[in-house]
Amino acid sequence: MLELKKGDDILLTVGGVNTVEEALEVLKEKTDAANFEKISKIKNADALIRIANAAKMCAPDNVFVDTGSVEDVQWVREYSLKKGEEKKLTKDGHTIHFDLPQDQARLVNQTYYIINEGEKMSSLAKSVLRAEAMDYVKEFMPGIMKGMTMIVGFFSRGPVGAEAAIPAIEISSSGYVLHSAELLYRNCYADFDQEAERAGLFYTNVHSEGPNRPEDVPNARIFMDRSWQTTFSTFCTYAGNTLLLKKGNHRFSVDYATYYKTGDQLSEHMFITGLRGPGDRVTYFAGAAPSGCGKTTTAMVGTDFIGDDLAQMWIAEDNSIRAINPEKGIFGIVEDVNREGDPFLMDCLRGDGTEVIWSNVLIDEAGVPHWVGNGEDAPEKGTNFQGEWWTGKKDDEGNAVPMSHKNSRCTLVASAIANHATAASEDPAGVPVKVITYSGRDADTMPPVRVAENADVGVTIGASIISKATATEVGATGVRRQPWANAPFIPGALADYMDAQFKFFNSPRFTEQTKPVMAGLNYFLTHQNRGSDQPGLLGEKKDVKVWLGWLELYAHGDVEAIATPIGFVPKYDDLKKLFATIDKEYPKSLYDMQFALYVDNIIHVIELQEEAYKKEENIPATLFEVYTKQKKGLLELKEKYGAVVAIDNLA
Ligand code: SPV
Ligand code: MN
Repeated sequence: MLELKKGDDILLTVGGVNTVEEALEVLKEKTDAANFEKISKIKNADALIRIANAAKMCAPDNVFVDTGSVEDVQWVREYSLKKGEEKKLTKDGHTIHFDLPQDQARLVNQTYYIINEGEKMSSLAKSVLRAEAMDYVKEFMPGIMKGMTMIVGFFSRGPVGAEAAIPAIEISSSGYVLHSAELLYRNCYADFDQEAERAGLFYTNVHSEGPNRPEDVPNARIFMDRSWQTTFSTFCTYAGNTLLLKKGNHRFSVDYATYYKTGDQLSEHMFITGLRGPGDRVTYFAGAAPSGCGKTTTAMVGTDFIGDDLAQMWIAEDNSIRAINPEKGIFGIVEDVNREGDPFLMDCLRGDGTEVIWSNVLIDEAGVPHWVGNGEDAPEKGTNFQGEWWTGKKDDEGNAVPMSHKNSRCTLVASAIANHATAASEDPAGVPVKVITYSGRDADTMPPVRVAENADVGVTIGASIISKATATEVGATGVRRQPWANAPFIPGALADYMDAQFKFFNSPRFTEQTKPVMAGLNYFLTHQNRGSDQPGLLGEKKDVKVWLGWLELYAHGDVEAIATPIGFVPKYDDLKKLFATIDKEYPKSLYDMQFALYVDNIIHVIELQEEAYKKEENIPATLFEVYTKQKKGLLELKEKYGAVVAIDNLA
């Protein structure tokens, strides 16, 4: 269980402001008449007190209130430029922001949940006791905004009024952070009081980059106070560490869904996208994938794209799963984004009329951004996050220095993208989700697509995601378990989260029509691991359309499937037809390689999961039952057909 409002409220303790009267006094001192008038329209006492405490503690020269109006947003853009956090690029509306070389991705080793004595935590997360976090805040945050302006923005994580939308306050001395917030979240200044009342809570985020020097980065901290739903972020600028409306608040939403909406809501690291099938029906998917494993690309394959990173889901009155995107923009990895794989995104990045904040890419002498894998001619030289760059540049060890960082990103509003379903995205009723997918980065084990026979198996697929480490976390290497691709954002015990998943997907409220299809996806099988001597992957980026397309048909009962111990897989003829729609031949030999069951590999990953989960307390028995049953089925097949089971044996 998670008890909210337990222990000392660090923000209030350090700030020392306890009443609305005191809060207004503090804010009056820090604002001009116009900004005081703006803040005075907010009536929520807790919100005013929290904002005033941030101001008292951080001691900025003044406070600016971003209401989301055209003028306020323009002020934020200009403040960021004036401070040098962003620079204008040649294309109108484009800017570049560089994070320090030490701060190019989530600082996982400096990210902590603040907990109270005795609270059970995720075994995959770091935590710090409240008293210790208090000491850090007392040491490093007072006066951290001296000489700067503190900007306060009010945002809704979801369309205003949606069942699972929760409002949040973003407080930062960084213009870049607020500028990003304006592109990625819905400013809800006008609705804030009402939304905080309706939702019964709001989140608070306090960030300052301080002097923004490399020597301060070791002191950087990203703290999530679970009990007071407040984040603190210091001495860093990378949006994943600072714009805590995103992953900081996602973590609180995971807590909230797990402990306060058990079985009714989920908060997931998932894209949401719609795919048009026969008769123009739109089937919505929500899919999990670890950071840096193609989640944005998968989402954009949809005809009716909603979001690429986060999903808030609930079971609606009509017994369907509804999903909203808590965001309205994309903070997307640009490496390998090119015309062929991501035409709509490329239109925004290279065309006119879209506001884009670039981060950590190369800027050439003409003020044009470039990145690795864009399919274009690379410039000879330019500037990137490490300073001057030229073709052939080597680091101290003699390794080639790429022109852009692997985690360099673009920030833009989703509605600029041609296949974005903007009206559906803004509907507080959410979109009805029919298919849930889980994918990782798995070179040798699971087939490209498989469907769970029931909810227990589906939840187990989510629990069993693995991936190679990616560039989205500083210092990460090796193959990792990535439960639900959400593990970096699950604060509490994994067992509690898993229990909530079993409850949600086994909800008695689902009908035959509304119960979701749950599937595993894997795009990363290699030729080498499937008995061929060719190099590279067995498929291409664009095949994603086929895997989703098949699931779309399956979800409506339009195709049959082959039963295997690890789920239902497609028949060759159905896939062949779908490949034809993307103008691709699909040889039977490729199908055979992709869908053969490599029994030993599968059993190996099942046992890896069993081992790991056995070390946790209170893991639901259902998980182990599913694994046992799968292993039994696989061993029976091995007995009959050998260690590699051709799919034709099961058809
Ligand atoms: C991710 O790494 O999963 C992201 C970017 O979506 S961040 O905001 O850093 O989490
Ligand atoms: Mn993400």
